[in-house]
Amino acid sequence: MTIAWEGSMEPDLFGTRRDEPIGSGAVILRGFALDPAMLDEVARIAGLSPFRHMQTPGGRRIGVEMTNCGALGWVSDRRGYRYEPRDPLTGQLWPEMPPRFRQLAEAAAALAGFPGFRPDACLINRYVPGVKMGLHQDRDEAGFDAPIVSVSLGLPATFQFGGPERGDPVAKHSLNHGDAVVWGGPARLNWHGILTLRRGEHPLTGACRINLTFRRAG
Ligand code: MD3
Ligand code: FE
Repeated sequence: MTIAWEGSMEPDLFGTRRDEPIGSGAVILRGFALDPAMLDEVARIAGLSPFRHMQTPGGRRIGVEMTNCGALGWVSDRRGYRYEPRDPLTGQLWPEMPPRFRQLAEAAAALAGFPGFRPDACLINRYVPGVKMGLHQDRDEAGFDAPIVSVSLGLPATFQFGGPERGDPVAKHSLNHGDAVVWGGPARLNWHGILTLRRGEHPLTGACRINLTFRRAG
């Protein structure tokens, strides 16, 4: 694996920082995840556990298509939101988390001040134009001490980042191909979402955005 971006939390010679803190416990590492092999791995995983629309506990179809890799995968159906070791579509274990995924997530977490992050779950979200993810909190994991690392691939999206309360003001940040974000500590339970994806064409993904989120779920 090549880590394309040698991150430093110090300003470089020109006084610029390529890490963008976006609040207490959250930092964007621009261009940290530019390895094109990431997308090959996503295609391989989707060959084993296909992208699918899950259902909310209320019976609505989730617009974002999802799959997972790793020991645990996030699932949603009439019975609720939870992590499961098996893909309910295939009955098989979720595909293994590729070493390059785990290494990238661990390196991003360490740079952001979370050494020792060992993700056991990787949720893979696919957005096509017109699809969004409404404001929510991530609280289906067994504990909240570990950070979450996200990697954005393909079309750009606008990320909404709020606070710990539903009504807290929301800041907007653009997430582009290759950006990694680390959320931990005080930001771990903040409300967040993705605005409706605008149409476009990305040279590597076509008309979609892929987001990977690495978590310690169990
Ligand atoms: C901030 N995914 O899968 S990743 C999700 O781009 C999710 O697909 C979005 O929210 C996406 O749950 C955003 C960034 C993210 C993930 C987890 C967070 C931001 C977070 C947890 C706490 C605070
Ligand atoms: Fe989330």
